Amino acid sequence: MTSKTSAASGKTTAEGDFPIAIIGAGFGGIGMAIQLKKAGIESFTIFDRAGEVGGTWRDNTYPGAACDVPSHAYSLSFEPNPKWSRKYSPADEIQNYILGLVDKWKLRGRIRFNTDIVGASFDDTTGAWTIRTGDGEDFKARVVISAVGGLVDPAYPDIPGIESFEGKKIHTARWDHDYDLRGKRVGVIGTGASAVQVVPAIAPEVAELEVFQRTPAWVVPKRDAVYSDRLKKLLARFPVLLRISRAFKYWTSELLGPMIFLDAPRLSAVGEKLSLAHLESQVKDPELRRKLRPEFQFGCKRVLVSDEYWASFERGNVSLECEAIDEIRPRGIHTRDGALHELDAIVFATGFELGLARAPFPVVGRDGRSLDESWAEGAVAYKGMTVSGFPNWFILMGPNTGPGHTSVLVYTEAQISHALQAIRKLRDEGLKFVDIRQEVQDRYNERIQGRMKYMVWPNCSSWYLSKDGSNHSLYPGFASEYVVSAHNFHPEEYQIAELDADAGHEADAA
Ligand code: N01
Repeated sequence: MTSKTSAASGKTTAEGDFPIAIIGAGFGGIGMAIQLKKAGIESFTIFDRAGEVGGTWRDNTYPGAACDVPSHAYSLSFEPNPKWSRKYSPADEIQNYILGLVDKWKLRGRIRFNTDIVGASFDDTTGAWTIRTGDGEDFKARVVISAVGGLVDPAYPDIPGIESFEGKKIHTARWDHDYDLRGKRVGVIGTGASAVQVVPAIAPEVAELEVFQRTPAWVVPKRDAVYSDRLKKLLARFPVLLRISRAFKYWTSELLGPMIFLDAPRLSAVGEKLSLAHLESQVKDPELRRKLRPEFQFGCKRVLVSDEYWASFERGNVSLECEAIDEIRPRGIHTRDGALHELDAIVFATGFELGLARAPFPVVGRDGRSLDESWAEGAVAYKGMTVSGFPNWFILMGPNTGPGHTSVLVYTEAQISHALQAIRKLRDEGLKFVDIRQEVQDRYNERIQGRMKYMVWPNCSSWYLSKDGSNHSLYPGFASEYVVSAHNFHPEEYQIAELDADAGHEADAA
Protein backbone atom coordinates (compact mmCIF):
# COMPACT_ATOMS: atom_id res chain seq x y z
CA MET A 1 0.00 0.00 0.00
CA THR A 2 1.05 3.55 -0.58
CA SER A 3 1.70 5.74 2.44
CA LYS A 4 -0.92 8.43 2.71
CA THR A 5 -0.55 11.97 3.92
CA SER A 6 -3.43 14.34 4.23
CA ALA A 7 -2.20 17.53 2.63
CA ALA A 8 -4.67 19.49 4.67
CA SER A 9 -3.71 18.13 8.08
CA GLY A 10 -0.16 17.06 7.33
CA LYS A 11 -0.85 13.78 9.18
CA THR A 12 0.59 10.61 7.83
CA THR A 13 -0.35 6.97 7.95
CA ALA A 14 1.99 4.13 7.10
CA GLU A 15 0.31 1.44 5.05
CA GLY A 16 3.28 -0.60 3.91
CA ASP A 17 7.02 -0.99 4.19
CA PHE A 18 7.80 -0.25 0.56
CA PRO A 19 4.92 1.75 -0.88
CA ILE A 20 4.49 1.56 -4.63
CA ALA A 21 2.05 3.73 -6.57
CA ILE A 22 0.70 2.51 -9.88
CA ILE A 23 -1.00 5.30 -11.81
CA GLY A 24 -3.51 3.89 -14.27
CA ALA A 25 -5.65 0.76 -14.11
CA GLY A 26 -5.46 -0.19 -17.78
CA PHE A 27 -3.62 -3.16 -19.24
CA GLY A 28 -0.23 -1.82 -18.07
CA GLY A 29 -1.18 -0.99 -14.50
CA ILE A 30 -3.14 -4.21 -13.97
CA GLY A 31 -0.35 -6.29 -15.55
CA MET A 32 2.19 -4.63 -13.24
CA ALA A 33 0.01 -5.29 -10.18
CA ILE A 34 -0.33 -8.97 -11.10
CA GLN A 35 3.42 -9.40 -11.50
CA LEU A 36 4.03 -7.64 -8.18
CA LYS A 37 1.58 -9.99 -6.48
CA LYS A 38 3.20 -12.99 -8.11
CA ALA A 39 6.53 -11.76 -6.73
CA GLY A 40 5.01 -11.56 -3.26
CA ILE A 41 5.06 -7.75 -3.21
CA GLU A 42 1.77 -6.52 -1.86
CA SER A 43 2.61 -2.95 -0.92
CA PHE A 44 1.08 -1.23 -3.93
CA THR A 45 -1.89 1.00 -4.59
CA ILE A 46 -3.39 1.60 -8.02
CA PHE A 47 -4.85 5.01 -8.80
CA ASP A 48 -7.25 5.68 -11.64
CA ARG A 49 -9.08 8.84 -12.47
CA ALA A 50 -12.08 6.87 -13.76
CA GLY A 51 -14.54 4.75 -11.86
CA GLU A 52 -13.56 1.45 -13.47
CA VAL A 53 -10.49 -0.41 -14.71
CA GLY A 54 -9.66 -1.05 -18.37
CA GLY A 55 -8.22 2.21 -19.73
CA THR A 56 -8.53 2.13 -23.52
CA TRP A 57 -10.93 -0.79 -23.37
CA ARG A 58 -13.15 0.92 -20.84
CA ASP A 59 -13.27 4.14 -22.86
CA ASN A 60 -13.50 2.94 -26.46
CA THR A 61 -16.95 1.42 -26.68
CA TYR A 62 -18.02 2.77 -30.07
CA PRO A 63 -19.98 0.35 -32.28
CA GLY A 64 -17.53 -2.04 -33.95
CA ALA A 65 -14.70 -1.36 -31.45
CA ALA A 66 -12.33 -4.29 -31.48
CA CYS A 67 -8.63 -4.95 -31.42
CA ASP A 68 -6.89 -5.09 -34.77
CA VAL A 69 -4.23 -7.40 -33.32
CA PRO A 70 -5.26 -11.06 -32.81
CA SER A 71 -6.30 -11.72 -29.20
CA HIS A 72 -4.03 -14.73 -28.75
CA ALA A 73 -1.20 -12.21 -29.12
CA TYR A 74 -3.02 -9.18 -27.70
CA SER A 75 -3.34 -10.48 -24.13
CA LEU A 76 -0.90 -10.93 -21.29
CA SER A 77 1.39 -13.93 -21.83
CA PHE A 78 1.29 -14.64 -18.10
CA GLU A 79 -2.52 -14.64 -18.15
CA PRO A 80 -3.39 -16.78 -21.18
CA ASN A 81 -7.07 -16.91 -22.13
CA PRO A 82 -8.33 -19.86 -24.16
CA LYS A 83 -11.85 -18.40 -24.28
CA TRP A 84 -11.51 -15.62 -26.86
CA SER A 85 -14.63 -15.88 -28.99
CA ARG A 86 -12.89 -14.92 -32.22
CA LYS A 87 -9.53 -14.11 -33.74
CA TYR A 88 -9.96 -10.35 -33.27
CA SER A 89 -11.92 -9.80 -30.08
CA PRO A 90 -14.45 -7.04 -29.66
CA ALA A 91 -13.66 -4.31 -27.11
CA ASP A 92 -16.18 -5.54 -24.52
CA GLU A 93 -14.59 -8.98 -24.48
CA ILE A 94 -11.16 -7.47 -23.88
CA GLN A 95 -12.62 -5.31 -21.12
CA ASN A 96 -14.17 -8.44 -19.57
CA TYR A 97 -10.76 -10.14 -19.72
CA ILE A 98 -9.25 -7.24 -17.75
CA LEU A 99 -12.17 -7.30 -15.27
CA GLY A 100 -11.62 -11.05 -14.87
CA LEU A 101 -7.94 -10.47 -14.03
CA VAL A 102 -8.89 -7.88 -11.43
CA ASP A 103 -11.23 -10.40 -9.76
CA LYS A 104 -8.82 -13.30 -10.04
CA TRP A 105 -5.99 -11.35 -8.43
CA LYS A 106 -8.28 -9.57 -5.95
CA LEU A 107 -7.08 -6.18 -7.10
CA ARG A 108 -10.29 -4.19 -6.78
CA GLY A 109 -9.68 -3.35 -3.12
CA ARG A 110 -6.23 -2.05 -4.08
CA ILE A 111 -7.55 0.51 -6.54
CA ARG A 112 -8.46 4.07 -5.67
CA PHE A 113 -11.01 4.94 -8.31
CA ASN A 114 -12.05 8.46 -9.29
CA THR A 115 -8.68 9.66 -8.08
CA ASP A 116 -6.97 12.01 -10.45
CA ILE A 117 -3.25 12.38 -9.83
CA VAL A 118 -2.38 16.01 -10.49
CA GLY A 119 1.27 16.24 -9.44
CA ALA A 120 4.30 14.32 -8.21
CA SER A 121 7.59 15.37 -6.69
CA PHE A 122 10.66 13.48 -5.58
CA ASP A 123 12.44 13.98 -2.28
CA ASP A 124 16.16 13.39 -2.67
CA THR A 125 16.78 12.85 1.02
CA THR A 126 14.17 10.16 1.60
CA GLY A 127 14.07 8.61 -1.86
CA ALA A 128 10.29 8.95 -1.85
CA TRP A 129 7.81 10.39 -4.28
CA THR A 130 4.87 12.43 -3.10
CA ILE A 131 1.94 12.17 -5.43
CA ARG A 132 -0.97 14.52 -5.06
CA THR A 133 -4.58 13.88 -5.97
CA GLY A 134 -7.06 16.38 -7.34
CA ASP A 135 -8.69 16.41 -3.89
CA GLY A 136 -5.44 17.60 -2.32
CA GLU A 137 -4.47 14.31 -0.70
CA ASP A 138 -0.80 13.36 -0.75
CA PHE A 139 0.54 9.84 -1.01
CA LYS A 140 4.13 8.80 -0.49
CA ALA A 141 5.59 6.08 -2.66
CA ARG A 142 9.10 4.72 -2.99
CA VAL A 143 8.39 3.71 -6.56
CA VAL A 144 5.92 5.10 -9.06
CA ILE A 145 4.73 3.11 -12.05
CA SER A 146 3.29 5.55 -14.56
CA ALA A 147 0.84 3.49 -16.59
CA VAL A 148 -1.32 6.35 -17.82
CA GLY A 149 -1.41 5.29 -21.49
CA GLY A 150 -0.45 7.23 -24.59
CA LEU A 151 -3.73 7.58 -26.45
CA VAL A 152 -6.30 8.59 -23.87
CA ASP A 153 -7.84 12.02 -24.32
CA PRO A 154 -9.98 12.43 -27.44
CA ALA A 155 -8.74 14.95 -29.99
CA TYR A 156 -11.32 17.11 -31.71
CA PRO A 157 -10.33 18.68 -35.02
CA ASP A 158 -9.55 22.34 -35.24
CA ILE A 159 -12.45 23.08 -37.61
CA PRO A 160 -14.09 26.51 -37.41
CA GLY A 161 -17.67 26.49 -36.17
CA ILE A 162 -17.43 23.10 -34.45
CA GLU A 163 -19.23 24.50 -31.40
CA SER A 164 -22.08 25.85 -33.48
CA PHE A 165 -23.34 22.45 -34.63
CA GLU A 166 -26.89 21.97 -33.35
CA GLY A 167 -27.03 18.21 -33.88
CA LYS A 168 -25.27 15.50 -31.86
CA LYS A 169 -21.46 15.42 -31.65
CA ILE A 170 -19.90 12.08 -30.64
CA HIS A 171 -16.24 11.20 -30.40
CA THR A 172 -15.45 7.53 -30.98
CA ALA A 173 -13.42 7.40 -27.75
CA ARG A 174 -16.37 8.67 -25.66
CA TRP A 175 -19.37 7.06 -27.31
CA ASP A 176 -22.80 8.13 -26.10
CA HIS A 177 -24.84 4.94 -26.04
CA ASP A 178 -28.00 6.83 -25.14
CA TYR A 179 -28.05 8.51 -28.52
CA ASP A 180 -29.91 6.45 -31.09
CA LEU A 181 -28.33 6.71 -34.55
CA ARG A 182 -31.10 4.75 -36.22
CA GLY A 183 -32.63 6.60 -39.11
CA LYS A 184 -30.29 9.60 -38.72
CA ARG A 185 -28.13 11.46 -41.22
CA VAL A 186 -24.63 10.95 -39.88
CA GLY A 187 -21.25 12.35 -40.89
CA VAL A 188 -18.00 10.64 -39.86
CA ILE A 189 -14.85 12.76 -39.83
CA GLY A 190 -11.67 10.71 -40.06
CA THR A 191 -10.51 7.56 -41.79
CA GLY A 192 -8.12 6.01 -39.27
CA ALA A 193 -8.18 2.83 -37.17
CA SER A 194 -11.30 3.90 -35.24
CA ALA A 195 -13.18 5.00 -38.37
CA VAL A 196 -12.68 1.72 -40.21
CA GLN A 197 -14.37 -0.03 -37.32
CA VAL A 198 -17.21 2.37 -36.62
CA VAL A 199 -18.23 3.04 -40.25
CA PRO A 200 -19.25 -0.54 -41.15
CA ALA A 201 -20.85 -1.01 -37.71
CA ILE A 202 -23.23 1.95 -37.97
CA ALA A 203 -23.80 1.93 -41.73
CA PRO A 204 -26.70 -0.57 -41.64
CA GLU A 205 -28.53 1.46 -38.97
CA VAL A 206 -28.34 5.03 -40.12
CA ALA A 207 -30.40 6.64 -42.86
CA GLU A 208 -27.39 8.25 -44.56
CA LEU A 209 -23.71 8.06 -43.76
CA GLU A 210 -21.19 10.51 -45.20
CA VAL A 211 -17.53 9.77 -44.55
CA PHE A 212 -15.36 12.89 -44.70
CA GLN A 213 -11.95 11.75 -45.86
CA ARG A 214 -8.88 13.96 -45.74
CA THR A 215 -6.36 11.20 -46.44
CA PRO A 216 -7.26 7.73 -47.69
CA ALA A 217 -5.52 4.96 -45.74
CA TRP A 218 -4.07 1.57 -46.59
CA VAL A 219 -6.40 -1.21 -45.50
CA VAL A 220 -5.50 -4.91 -45.49
CA PRO A 221 -7.83 -7.91 -45.12
CA LYS A 222 -8.63 -8.89 -41.56
CA ARG A 223 -9.66 -12.49 -42.16
CA ASP A 224 -11.42 -12.57 -38.82
CA ALA A 225 -12.74 -15.92 -37.64
CA VAL A 226 -15.05 -17.20 -34.94
CA TYR A 227 -13.38 -19.68 -32.56
CA SER A 228 -15.58 -22.75 -32.13
CA ASP A 229 -16.41 -24.17 -28.70
CA ARG A 230 -14.43 -27.25 -29.65
CA LEU A 231 -11.32 -25.19 -30.36
CA LYS A 232 -11.71 -23.22 -27.13
CA LYS A 233 -12.00 -26.46 -25.15
CA LEU A 234 -8.89 -27.82 -26.86
CA LEU A 235 -6.95 -24.64 -26.06
CA ALA A 236 -8.08 -24.83 -22.43
CA ARG A 237 -7.14 -28.49 -22.15
CA PHE A 238 -3.78 -28.18 -23.89
CA PRO A 239 -2.34 -24.76 -23.01
CA VAL A 240 0.64 -25.52 -25.20
CA LEU A 241 -1.65 -25.09 -28.23
CA LEU A 242 -2.53 -21.59 -27.08
CA ARG A 243 1.15 -20.81 -26.66
CA ILE A 244 1.82 -22.11 -30.16
CA SER A 245 -1.01 -19.98 -31.57
CA ARG A 246 0.36 -16.92 -29.77
CA ALA A 247 3.90 -17.60 -30.96
CA PHE A 248 2.69 -18.12 -34.53
CA LYS A 249 0.80 -14.81 -34.56
CA TYR A 250 3.63 -12.96 -32.89
CA TRP A 251 6.35 -14.28 -35.22
CA THR A 252 4.16 -13.68 -38.28
CA SER A 253 3.83 -10.04 -37.27
CA GLU A 254 7.58 -9.83 -36.69
CA LEU A 255 8.24 -11.35 -40.10
CA LEU A 256 5.92 -8.84 -41.77
CA GLY A 257 7.25 -5.99 -39.59
CA PRO A 258 9.90 -4.64 -42.01
CA MET A 259 7.21 -4.22 -44.69
CA ILE A 260 5.38 -1.93 -42.27
CA PHE A 261 8.15 -0.01 -40.50
CA LEU A 262 11.10 0.15 -42.90
CA ASP A 263 11.54 2.79 -45.59
CA ALA A 264 12.08 0.05 -48.17
CA PRO A 265 9.98 0.84 -51.25
CA ARG A 266 10.20 -2.70 -52.58
CA LEU A 267 8.81 -4.12 -49.35
CA SER A 268 6.19 -1.36 -49.13
CA ALA A 269 5.13 -2.27 -52.68
CA VAL A 270 4.24 -5.79 -51.49
CA GLY A 271 1.90 -4.36 -48.83
CA GLU A 272 0.46 -1.84 -51.28
CA LYS A 273 -0.25 -4.58 -53.82
CA LEU A 274 -2.03 -6.68 -51.20
CA SER A 275 -4.10 -3.69 -50.11
CA LEU A 276 -4.99 -2.65 -53.68
CA ALA A 277 -6.14 -6.20 -54.47
CA HIS A 278 -8.33 -5.95 -51.37
CA LEU A 279 -9.71 -2.60 -52.57
CA GLU A 280 -10.48 -4.05 -55.97
CA SER A 281 -12.31 -6.99 -54.44
CA GLN A 282 -14.38 -4.71 -52.20
CA VAL A 283 -15.27 -1.75 -54.41
CA LYS A 284 -16.56 -2.12 -57.97
CA ASP A 285 -16.69 1.53 -59.06
CA PRO A 286 -13.25 2.55 -60.47
CA GLU A 287 -13.82 6.23 -59.63
CA LEU A 288 -14.62 5.38 -56.02
CA ARG A 289 -11.56 3.10 -55.92
CA ARG A 290 -9.43 5.99 -57.17
CA LYS A 291 -10.69 8.21 -54.35
CA LEU A 292 -10.03 5.54 -51.73
CA ARG A 293 -6.54 4.75 -53.00
CA PRO A 294 -3.82 6.10 -50.68
CA GLU A 295 -0.86 8.00 -52.07
CA PHE A 296 1.55 7.75 -49.16
CA GLN A 297 3.93 4.87 -48.61
CA PHE A 298 2.54 1.71 -46.99
CA GLY A 299 3.14 1.70 -43.21
CA CYS A 300 3.78 5.43 -42.97
CA LYS A 301 0.49 5.83 -41.11
CA ARG A 302 -1.00 2.93 -39.20
CA VAL A 303 -1.98 0.12 -41.58
CA LEU A 304 -5.69 -0.52 -41.12
CA VAL A 305 -7.20 -3.98 -40.87
CA SER A 306 -10.77 -4.49 -42.03
CA ASP A 307 -12.89 -6.78 -44.17
CA GLU A 308 -15.84 -4.41 -44.10
CA TYR A 309 -14.70 -0.79 -44.28
CA TRP A 310 -14.18 -0.39 -48.02
CA ALA A 311 -17.16 -2.65 -48.73
CA SER A 312 -19.36 -0.22 -46.78
CA PHE A 313 -19.08 2.28 -49.63
CA GLU A 314 -20.97 -0.18 -51.83
CA ARG A 315 -24.04 0.43 -49.70
CA GLY A 316 -26.64 2.80 -51.12
CA ASN A 317 -26.76 4.91 -47.93
CA VAL A 318 -22.98 5.43 -47.58
CA SER A 319 -21.03 8.07 -49.49
CA LEU A 320 -17.45 9.29 -49.51
CA GLU A 321 -16.76 13.03 -49.33
CA CYS A 322 -13.24 14.03 -50.37
CA GLU A 323 -13.78 17.79 -50.55
CA ALA A 324 -11.94 19.53 -47.72
CA ILE A 325 -14.07 20.63 -44.79
CA ASP A 326 -14.41 24.38 -44.72
CA GLU A 327 -16.36 24.78 -41.51
CA ILE A 328 -19.02 23.24 -39.34
CA ARG A 329 -22.34 25.09 -39.30
CA PRO A 330 -25.39 24.68 -37.08
CA ARG A 331 -27.03 22.29 -39.56
CA GLY A 332 -24.06 20.37 -40.89
CA ILE A 333 -20.65 20.34 -42.50
CA HIS A 334 -19.75 22.89 -45.12
CA THR A 335 -17.16 21.78 -47.66
CA ARG A 336 -14.85 23.93 -49.73
CA ASP A 337 -16.89 23.37 -52.93
CA GLY A 338 -19.70 25.36 -51.30
CA ALA A 339 -21.91 22.39 -50.40
CA LEU A 340 -23.64 22.15 -47.04
CA HIS A 341 -23.98 18.52 -45.92
CA GLU A 342 -26.97 18.56 -43.60
CA LEU A 343 -26.55 16.17 -40.70
CA ASP A 344 -28.26 15.04 -37.51
CA ALA A 345 -25.02 13.82 -35.94
CA ILE A 346 -21.27 14.08 -36.47
CA VAL A 347 -18.99 11.26 -35.36
CA PHE A 348 -15.45 12.42 -34.68
CA ALA A 349 -13.11 9.52 -35.46
CA THR A 350 -10.28 12.00 -35.18
CA GLY A 351 -7.96 10.22 -32.76
CA PHE A 352 -6.29 11.28 -29.56
CA GLU A 353 -4.18 13.98 -28.00
CA LEU A 354 -0.71 12.47 -27.95
CA GLY A 355 -0.19 11.82 -24.25
CA LEU A 356 3.27 10.38 -24.81
CA ALA A 357 4.73 13.70 -25.76
CA ARG A 358 4.47 15.38 -22.39
CA ALA A 359 4.28 14.70 -18.68
CA PRO A 360 0.78 13.53 -17.74
CA PHE A 361 0.79 16.09 -14.89
CA PRO A 362 3.56 18.20 -13.31
CA VAL A 363 6.31 15.76 -12.30
CA VAL A 364 9.25 17.22 -10.41
CA GLY A 365 12.37 15.11 -10.04
CA ARG A 366 15.79 15.65 -8.52
CA ASP A 367 17.04 19.22 -8.19
CA GLY A 368 13.54 20.57 -8.76
CA ARG A 369 13.67 19.80 -12.48
CA SER A 370 10.32 19.09 -14.11
CA LEU A 371 9.64 16.33 -16.59
CA ASP A 372 8.26 18.87 -19.05
CA GLU A 373 11.58 20.75 -18.88
CA SER A 374 13.46 17.52 -19.52
CA TRP A 375 11.13 16.80 -22.44
CA ALA A 376 11.16 20.32 -23.89
CA GLU A 377 12.72 18.97 -27.09
CA GLY A 378 10.61 15.85 -27.22
CA ALA A 379 9.79 13.01 -24.85
CA VAL A 380 12.79 10.77 -24.28
CA ALA A 381 13.40 7.98 -21.85
CA TYR A 382 15.79 5.10 -21.54
CA LYS A 383 14.08 2.28 -23.43
CA GLY A 384 10.92 4.34 -23.03
CA MET A 385 10.87 3.57 -19.30
CA THR A 386 13.17 5.67 -17.15
CA VAL A 387 14.20 9.32 -17.35
CA SER A 388 17.43 10.64 -15.88
CA GLY A 389 16.74 12.84 -12.86
CA PHE A 390 13.44 11.06 -12.10
CA PRO A 391 14.56 8.16 -9.91
CA ASN A 392 12.34 5.20 -9.11
CA TRP A 393 9.84 6.37 -11.73
CA PHE A 394 9.00 3.74 -14.33
CA ILE A 395 6.88 4.46 -17.37
CA LEU A 396 4.86 1.78 -19.12
CA MET A 397 4.12 2.49 -22.81
CA GLY A 398 6.45 5.49 -22.72
CA PRO A 399 8.28 7.34 -25.50
CA ASN A 400 9.40 5.30 -28.52
CA THR A 401 7.81 2.08 -27.35
CA GLY A 402 4.77 1.95 -29.63
CA PRO A 403 4.66 -0.66 -32.38
CA GLY A 404 3.09 -0.17 -35.78
CA HIS A 405 3.14 -3.87 -36.59
CA THR A 406 2.40 -5.98 -33.52
CA SER A 407 0.92 -6.12 -30.03
CA VAL A 408 1.90 -3.26 -27.72
CA LEU A 409 1.57 -5.64 -24.79
CA VAL A 410 4.77 -7.41 -25.81
CA TYR A 411 6.59 -4.15 -25.07
CA THR A 412 4.60 -3.53 -21.91
CA GLU A 413 5.51 -6.94 -20.50
CA ALA A 414 9.21 -6.22 -21.00
CA GLN A 415 8.76 -2.91 -19.17
CA ILE A 416 6.91 -4.62 -16.31
CA SER A 417 9.74 -7.12 -15.97
CA HIS A 418 12.36 -4.34 -15.95
CA ALA A 419 10.49 -2.36 -13.30
CA LEU A 420 9.91 -5.45 -11.17
CA GLN A 421 13.62 -6.29 -11.14
CA ALA A 422 14.42 -2.72 -10.14
CA ILE A 423 11.81 -2.80 -7.37
CA ARG A 424 13.24 -6.03 -6.03
CA LYS A 425 16.72 -4.56 -5.94
CA LEU A 426 15.57 -1.35 -4.27
CA ARG A 427 13.54 -3.18 -1.69
CA ASP A 428 15.78 -6.14 -0.96
CA GLU A 429 18.97 -4.12 -0.78
CA GLY A 430 17.45 -1.18 1.09
CA LEU A 431 18.46 1.30 -1.61
CA LYS A 432 17.29 4.88 -1.79
CA PHE A 433 16.95 5.16 -5.52
CA VAL A 434 18.01 4.04 -8.95
CA ASP A 435 18.34 6.82 -11.52
CA ILE A 436 19.21 6.12 -15.13
CA ARG A 437 22.56 7.68 -16.00
CA GLN A 438 22.16 10.64 -18.34
CA GLU A 439 24.86 9.37 -20.71
CA VAL A 440 23.21 5.94 -20.95
CA GLN A 441 19.86 7.54 -21.73
CA ASP A 442 21.43 9.91 -24.29
CA ARG A 443 23.35 7.14 -26.05
CA TYR A 444 20.20 5.03 -26.26
CA ASN A 445 18.14 7.86 -27.72
CA GLU A 446 20.80 8.86 -30.22
CA ARG A 447 20.65 5.30 -31.49
CA ILE A 448 16.85 5.33 -31.60
CA GLN A 449 16.66 8.67 -33.41
CA GLY A 450 19.56 7.65 -35.70
CA ARG A 451 17.49 4.71 -36.87
CA MET A 452 14.47 6.84 -37.73
CA LYS A 453 15.90 7.79 -41.11
CA TYR A 454 15.63 4.14 -42.17
CA MET A 455 11.99 4.01 -41.12
CA VAL A 456 9.00 4.86 -43.27
CA TRP A 457 7.38 7.26 -40.78
CA PRO A 458 9.14 10.52 -41.74
CA ASN A 459 7.63 10.18 -45.25
CA CYS A 460 4.12 11.39 -44.38
CA SER A 461 2.25 13.21 -41.63
CA SER A 462 0.66 11.19 -38.85
CA TRP A 463 0.11 11.25 -35.10
CA TYR A 464 3.36 9.29 -34.82
CA LEU A 465 5.30 12.51 -35.46
CA SER A 466 5.74 15.55 -33.22
CA LYS A 467 5.22 19.03 -34.63
CA ASP A 468 8.93 19.30 -35.52
CA GLY A 469 8.74 16.04 -37.48
CA SER A 470 10.64 13.95 -34.94
CA ASN A 471 9.28 10.63 -33.81
CA HIS A 472 8.99 10.03 -30.09
CA SER A 473 6.15 7.55 -30.36
CA LEU A 474 7.22 4.40 -32.15
CA TYR A 475 10.01 1.90 -31.64
CA PRO A 476 12.12 1.71 -34.80
CA GLY A 477 12.68 -2.01 -35.00
CA PHE A 478 11.45 -5.47 -34.18
CA ALA A 479 9.49 -6.08 -30.99
CA SER A 480 11.82 -8.98 -30.15
CA GLU A 481 14.79 -6.67 -30.32
CA TYR A 482 13.13 -4.30 -27.87
CA VAL A 483 12.15 -7.14 -25.55
CA VAL A 484 15.68 -8.57 -25.45
CA SER A 485 17.14 -5.16 -24.67
CA ALA A 486 14.49 -3.90 -22.22
CA HIS A 487 13.41 -7.00 -20.34
CA ASN A 488 16.30 -6.99 -17.84
CA PHE A 489 17.28 -4.31 -15.39
CA HIS A 490 21.03 -3.68 -15.56
CA PRO A 491 22.11 -1.90 -12.35
CA GLU A 492 25.33 -0.62 -13.92
CA GLU A 493 23.26 1.59 -16.22
CA TYR A 494 21.75 3.36 -13.23
CA GLN A 495 23.12 5.66 -10.59
CA ILE A 496 22.36 3.91 -7.33
CA ALA A 497 21.99 5.69 -4.00
CA GLU A 498 21.97 3.96 -0.65
CA LEU A 499 19.26 4.78 1.83
CA ASP A 500 20.81 6.25 4.95
CA ALA A 501 19.21 4.85 8.06
CA ASP A 502 17.48 8.03 9.26
CA ALA A 503 16.20 9.08 5.88
CA GLY A 504 15.00 5.55 5.18
CA HIS A 505 13.04 5.47 8.39
CA GLU A 506 11.51 8.79 7.51
CA ALA A 507 10.52 7.63 4.03
CA ASP A 508 8.98 4.39 5.17
CA ALA A 509 7.09 5.86 8.05
CA ALA A 510 5.88 8.88 6.14
O1 N01 B 1 -7.15 8.23 -34.95
P1 N01 B 1 -6.10 8.65 -36.10
P2 N01 B 1 -7.80 6.82 -34.65
N1 N01 B 1 -10.32 17.27 -40.92
O2 N01 B 1 -5.32 9.79 -35.53
C1 N01 B 1 -8.68 12.67 -39.50
C2 N01 B 1 -5.10 3.26 -31.97
N2 N01 B 1 -6.28 2.48 -32.28
O3 N01 B 1 -8.66 6.97 -33.45
O4 N01 B 1 -5.07 11.15 -41.90
C3 N01 B 1 -10.49 16.08 -41.47
O5 N01 B 1 -5.37 7.49 -36.63
C4 N01 B 1 -7.30 12.21 -39.87
O6 N01 B 1 -7.00 12.59 -41.19
P3 N01 B 1 -5.46 12.61 -41.73
C5 N01 B 1 -4.07 3.09 -33.07
O7 N01 B 1 -2.78 3.15 -32.53
C6 N01 B 1 -6.16 1.14 -32.19
O8 N01 B 1 -8.42 6.24 -35.83
O9 N01 B 1 -4.66 13.25 -40.62
N3 N01 B 1 -10.01 14.93 -40.98
C7 N01 B 1 -7.46 10.70 -39.68
O10 N01 B 1 -8.06 10.11 -40.78
C8 N01 B 1 -4.36 4.26 -33.95
O11 N01 B 1 -3.29 4.62 -34.79
C9 N01 B 1 -7.22 0.35 -32.49
O12 N01 B 1 -5.50 13.37 -42.96
C10 N01 B 1 -9.31 15.02 -39.84
C11 N01 B 1 -8.41 10.61 -38.49
O13 N01 B 1 -9.04 11.86 -38.37
C12 N01 B 1 -4.70 5.30 -32.92
O14 N01 B 1 -5.44 4.61 -31.93
C13 N01 B 1 -8.42 0.90 -32.92
C14 N01 B 1 -9.10 16.23 -39.18
C15 N01 B 1 -7.68 10.38 -37.19
O15 N01 B 1 -7.05 9.14 -37.26
C16 N01 B 1 -5.53 6.44 -33.42
O16 N01 B 1 -6.56 5.94 -34.27
C17 N01 B 1 -8.53 2.28 -32.99
C18 N01 B 1 -9.63 17.40 -39.77
N4 N01 B 1 -9.45 18.60 -39.22
C19 N01 B 1 -7.46 3.05 -32.67
N5 N01 B 1 -8.37 15.98 -38.07
C20 N01 B 1 -7.05 -1.12 -32.38
O17 N01 B 1 -7.80 -1.85 -32.96
C21 N01 B 1 -8.14 14.66 -38.05
N6 N01 B 1 -8.71 14.07 -39.13
C22 N01 B 1 -5.92 -1.65 -31.56
